[in-house]
Amino acid sequence: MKQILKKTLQQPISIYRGSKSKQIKKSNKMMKKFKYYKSKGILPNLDNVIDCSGNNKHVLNEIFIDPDQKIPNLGLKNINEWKIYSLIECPGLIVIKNPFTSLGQRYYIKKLVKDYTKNHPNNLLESKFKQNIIKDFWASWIEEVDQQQKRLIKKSMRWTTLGYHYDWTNKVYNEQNKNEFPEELSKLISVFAEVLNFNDFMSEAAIINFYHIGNTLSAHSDHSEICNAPLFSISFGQPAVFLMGGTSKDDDAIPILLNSGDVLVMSGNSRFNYHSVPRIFESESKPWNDDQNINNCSRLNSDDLNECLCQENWSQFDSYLSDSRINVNVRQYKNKTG
Ligand SMILES: O=C(O)CCC(=O)C(=O)O
Repeated sequence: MKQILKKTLQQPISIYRGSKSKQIKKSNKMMKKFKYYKSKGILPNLDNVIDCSGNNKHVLNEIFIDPDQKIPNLGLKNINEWKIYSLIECPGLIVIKNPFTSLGQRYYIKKLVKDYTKNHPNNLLESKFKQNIIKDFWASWIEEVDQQQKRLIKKSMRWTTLGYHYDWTNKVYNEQNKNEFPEELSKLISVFAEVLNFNDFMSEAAIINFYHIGNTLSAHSDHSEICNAPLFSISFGQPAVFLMGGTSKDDDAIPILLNSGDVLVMSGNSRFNYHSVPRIFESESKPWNDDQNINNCSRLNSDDLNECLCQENWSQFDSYLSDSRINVNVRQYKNKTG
C-alpha cells in the first residue's frame, strides 16, 4: 500500500456540504481522522486502511451469492469471479470488489467524464469559464491548447448531476428540476441491486464527483432522499481513502481503500451515516488498461466501445485519469407510488 502513496504539493481543496462549525470539537473523531488522512506534511500511515481483500478478513464478512445466476453483458466480469464483503463493524455497508472488466471500466469512465458532463448542471456554471465549457466540458478540455488554462478547466470541474438534480443551496431535490436518468447507468445499478437482493431499487438521482490529487470531500450524510433505499457508489481512476463514520460526527470512522472499479453500497443502518473522502492517491496500477477483450460487453453501445478501444482516443482519458478519481453516487429519491 505504501508504494501507491506519492507526496503531493497541491493545496487540498475541499467540497463541504454540511453546516460548518468553526472549531473542531474535541470529541469529533471523524474530523480528527479526516485531518490525519488528508495531511500533506507527514504522510499518513495506511496500515489501518481496510482494502477489502484477503488481508483484512478479520474485519470483513464475505457475502456469498449464487455463482450460476445470469447477469446481462454490461461490461461486468462473470459473477463467479465477484468478491463481495460487508464490514463487521458497520452493518449495511457492502463493498463489491471491482466487478468490471477492463473494457467495462473504460466504457463507464468515458460515459461519466465525457457524455454525462455534456449539458448537465455542473459547478462550471458558476465559474468564470465560457459558455461552451459549461455545455461540453470534455470537448473544451481536449481542445484547449494553453496548458495553464487546460489545467484550470480540469481542476474546476468537480461535479455534475443526473436525474433529479440536487439543489445544493436548499439541500433538496424537486420535481421541476430533473432529466431522464441515463438508461444504461440505471441498468448497471440494477444488476448490483438485484445481486444484493435490493430488487425494488430505482436509480433516480446521481452525483458524479470529479477529484484531482489534493481534493477532498468533507464529512456529510446523505439525507435529502425521502426513502431509505440503499445508495450505490462506484469509483474509477486513482484510489481513495474513504472514511465511514456513524450517525454522529463524534463517532469513530473506519478508513476504507476504494480502488478503480470498486462498488460501495450504503444500506440499512449505514445508509444515513457520516462519510468523507480525505485523500486521493496516485497509483501505478491502471486496471482500465488491462487486457481489452470485448467479453461480456454485448449489451453496450458498439460506437462507444470502439471509442474506448481506439488507443489514440483513449490516451486522452488516460491523461485525464493520471491524477484524477471519478465517483458516481446513485440514489433513489422517493418510494414507489401506486
Ligand atoms: O467520492 C466518494 O466516494 C463519496 C462521494 C459522496 O459521498 C457523495 O457524493 O455524497
